[in-house]
Amino acid sequence: MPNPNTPEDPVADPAALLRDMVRIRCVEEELADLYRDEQQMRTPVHFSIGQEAAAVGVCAALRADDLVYTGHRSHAAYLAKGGDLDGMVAELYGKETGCSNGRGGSVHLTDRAVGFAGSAAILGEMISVATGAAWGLAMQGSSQVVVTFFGDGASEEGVFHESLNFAAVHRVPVVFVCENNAYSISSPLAARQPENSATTGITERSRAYGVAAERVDGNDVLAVHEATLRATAHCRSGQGPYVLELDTYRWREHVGPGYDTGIDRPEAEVEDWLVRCPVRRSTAALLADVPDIEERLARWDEEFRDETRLAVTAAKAAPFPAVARLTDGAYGRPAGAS
Ligand SMILES: Cc1ncc(C[n+]2csc(CCOP(=O)(O)OP(=O)(O)O)c2C)c(N)n1
Repeated sequence: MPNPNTPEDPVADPAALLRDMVRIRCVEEELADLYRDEQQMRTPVHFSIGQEAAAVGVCAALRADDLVYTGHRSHAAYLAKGGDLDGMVAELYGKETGCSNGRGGSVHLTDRAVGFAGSAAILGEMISVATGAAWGLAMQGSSQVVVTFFGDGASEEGVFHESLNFAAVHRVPVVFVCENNAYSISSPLAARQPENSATTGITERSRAYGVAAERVDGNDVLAVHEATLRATAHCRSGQGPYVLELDTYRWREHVGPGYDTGIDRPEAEVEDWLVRCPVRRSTAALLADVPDIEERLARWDEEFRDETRLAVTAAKAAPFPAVARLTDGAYGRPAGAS
């Protein structure tokens, strides 16, 4: 449901935003169970369960032709931008019908038809690629905006700072979206960054480069959405880049379908964030205006779990890439070359 993002556009329908978050939640929960039980998806998976408001709030503010790049935690933004579910699921099973023809796995998703330009697991890599893409589009006179999602850990890579500086100097229309879930694998933000984050945090560092930046409650989908509309309007009017720091929390372990509660992260902290569930919050906010919201939720739940199971069935029935063609598309070798 991409928003054309013209100034007279209303904010996206909150029920539609909730529906999109529920879809991502259902898809990922189904995949997590299968990943654990079957051991057939031979790719690392980084789930965004708990972080859905970031991808949905941002992508609903984008035009269909705006581009999105992500790091390793890619599924939510891929789906929120309109990426094909069958293609994603087949990719996780390593099949030829996957969105990267089964060569990439979970961390290399792409669906160019809907502007999901790509994801990659080298921390920070896509921040620079997105900045370059946005600069190229701007030089061609395009009004497209490019969005790059990354985590708080990636914001500590030098390439984030180089990209910010470059984007500021050249007024590049790129929105840097930091999903700050307070952990880089098992390393908490407080152990990695100076204590006084009121002056040295990600938002403040971005401002130090002269880049417009705001810190937003990343589990409030409407707040994220509205902030993104401000960010894209800023970019499209030629004022240069924008940083959105979205505070959120992942519910599962860093990579894989399990949980690290009590291992890498304190139980009380996890419990505290479970209460701030973006789906529950959005549901509560809608109750007054949409009295049948709970019934809708139940219907959506069934619909999206069925949709995922169908995609899984199709993926399992699809062929693996032929061994002789495994390097198709790699190192400049065109797909289908003999
Ligand atoms: C250049 C580089 N260094 C280290 C890694 C290993 N690594 C993978 S994910 C990750 C942590 C990422 O944390 P963050 O950027 O906050 O994203 P999150 O996983 O929390 O979404 C690290 C260190 C990597 N992939 N690339």
